[in-house]
Amino acid sequence: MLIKVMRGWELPENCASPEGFSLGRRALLATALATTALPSFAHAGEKYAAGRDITPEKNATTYNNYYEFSTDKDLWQEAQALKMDPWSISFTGAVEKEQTLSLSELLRQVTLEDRVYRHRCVEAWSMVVPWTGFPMAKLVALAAPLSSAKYVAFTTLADKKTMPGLRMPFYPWPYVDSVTMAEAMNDLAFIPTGMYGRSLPPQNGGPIRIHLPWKYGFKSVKSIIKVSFLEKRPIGMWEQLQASEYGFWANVNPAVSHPRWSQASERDIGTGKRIPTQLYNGYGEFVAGLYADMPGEKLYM
Ligand SMILES: Nc1nc2c(c(=O)[nH]1)N[C@H]1C(S)=C(S)[C@@H](COP(=O)(O)O)O[C@H]1N2
Ligand SMILES: [Mo]
Repeated sequence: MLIKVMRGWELPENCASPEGFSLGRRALLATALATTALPSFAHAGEKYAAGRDITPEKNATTYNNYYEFSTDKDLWQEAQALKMDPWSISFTGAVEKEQTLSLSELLRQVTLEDRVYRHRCVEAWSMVVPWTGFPMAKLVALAAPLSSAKYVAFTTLADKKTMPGLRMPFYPWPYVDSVTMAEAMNDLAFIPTGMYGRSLPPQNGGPIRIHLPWKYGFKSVKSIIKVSFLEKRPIGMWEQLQASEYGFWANVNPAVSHPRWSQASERDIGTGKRIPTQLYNGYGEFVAGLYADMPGEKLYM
């Protein structure tokens, strides 16, 4: 029943198909975005070396999952309807003081940095993105959570006027997902506000999103308007739809298959090449310790 309505992430064909960029869209985009050389992010001296070529900007910005707009990957034009200004974020739940900050008030209190991260979708495709943003730990510090807070949940804007996907029944909107406080404080957990040296475009979750490079992409909530600190583990939108396929932890692991497809390899959307998937998407040295003693937890699903 549910499976029928869940297109993108559900269909095994989706993993194998060479995705529909139409030539028209590609040509259009080439004009629209002009041909800026990749900024000199990358490679030398980075904290978290990507070890792979950066995905061309046009691929990363025209092949997206953003179900509020469409279950098709080529939703970038529809997503331009997202109103990113003004934008504000509320901090709620177990915090010293609930507050709402405008994006500019928030950005005034952080230092932006560049990070090149691998991104692995549960559908078995991946890309390498040069983000600009700030550590999630900084966001947590600004929110001043109480010691009773054990989880932090991120909620996407749900605007019926601009997001046609919200009319799809069955999806328990708004899009929400969460991490433990320990995960949120890990230095890898990141809050992008830009990519490829520009502000974050709407289709990639502008103006502000989260990115958790060691987890499947559905955990990386886009266009966030609310950050909630919670004592009990919340249930994310995908977990609510199909817990057996999209669980709370969702750490990347090539040895643990999705119930309907293998996770052993992934297709790089820049090169089209199939490459082996790595445990924790290759970030194990930084995050494996978070999961050292958790018997009974389904860490990879
Ligand atoms: N609000 C919202 N966030 C979302 C999604 C979505 O549909 N809606 N898709 C998720 C999935 S499955 C992936 S793989 C990434 C895709 O991010 P990208 O389009 O920037 O590559 O966003 C994640 N965050
Ligand atoms: Mo995904």
